[in-house]
Amino acid sequence: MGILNLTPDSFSDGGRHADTDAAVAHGLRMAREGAAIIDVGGESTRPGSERVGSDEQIRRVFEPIHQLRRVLDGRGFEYVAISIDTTLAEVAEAALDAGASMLNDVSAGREDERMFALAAKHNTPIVLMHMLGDPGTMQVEPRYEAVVSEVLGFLLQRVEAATAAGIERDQIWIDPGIGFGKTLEHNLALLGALDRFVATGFPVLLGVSRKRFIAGCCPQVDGIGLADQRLPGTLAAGLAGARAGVAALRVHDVAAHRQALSVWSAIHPGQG
Ligand code: HH2
Repeated sequence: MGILNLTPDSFSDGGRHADTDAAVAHGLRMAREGAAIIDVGGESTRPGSERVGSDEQIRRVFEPIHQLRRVLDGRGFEYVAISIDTTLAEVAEAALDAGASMLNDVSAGREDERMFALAAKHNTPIVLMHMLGDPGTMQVEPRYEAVVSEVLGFLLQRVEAATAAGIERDQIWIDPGIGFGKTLEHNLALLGALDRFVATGFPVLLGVSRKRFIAGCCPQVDGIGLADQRLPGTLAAGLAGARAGVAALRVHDVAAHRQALSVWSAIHPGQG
């Protein structure tokens, strides 16, 4: 899953794809590099970020999704899905109208209760992600008794809420939400226990790309405070995900992941 942020303030690529042509070109490039899903977002969820209303999110994402769908279809990438990274049903519905076919809700349906009804009505895949609190407060002293069981338990509760709202089980993905209300230790515990998430049978999405925990693992590395210096650590964490059997990695650097995963699967044929 390649990341296409249409936001002025995303933590690693804010403002880079602000106009439609640049956004479409980047989406097409990621498809060529091997992405099977392009995840489009009009709101940053980085710690402390400002919330963006539905009108502004729709203004940011509608035309780029519409154009990208047309360009992907015209260039032989009909099989590449566009997902919409939003917690608001109005934005999700506009994105589906524009050509998206998957929902990525970092609030797992808690922020807008209409999200589940929308996913059920359109029978689209939906990603349910774990977050402690909300982006404004999530990194203020996050605490768990047992982080892996709590995150897993939360996700299974949200799966039940989603199916109760009419979503088919086979349309549900789960995501432990690396960096969303977690300390370095919490993130590492989750990354070390991904097999427990995979064992639920739901496809697991893993988002580690350029995140801050990578800097926490190697504070001695020059420049590691900058998000775009974290590709090697991102690849290492992504391969841990591949080993555990996650279904998709949400990444900024598609070509580098394609290469790393190709080598990994050549060594482990049939596993990834
Ligand atoms: N991480 C981010 C955003 N959306 N969705 C899922 N399912 N899982 C994630 O781990 C995840 C996500 C944060 O990364 P990014 O989009 O690069 O930054 P920002 O939120 O600042 O736009």
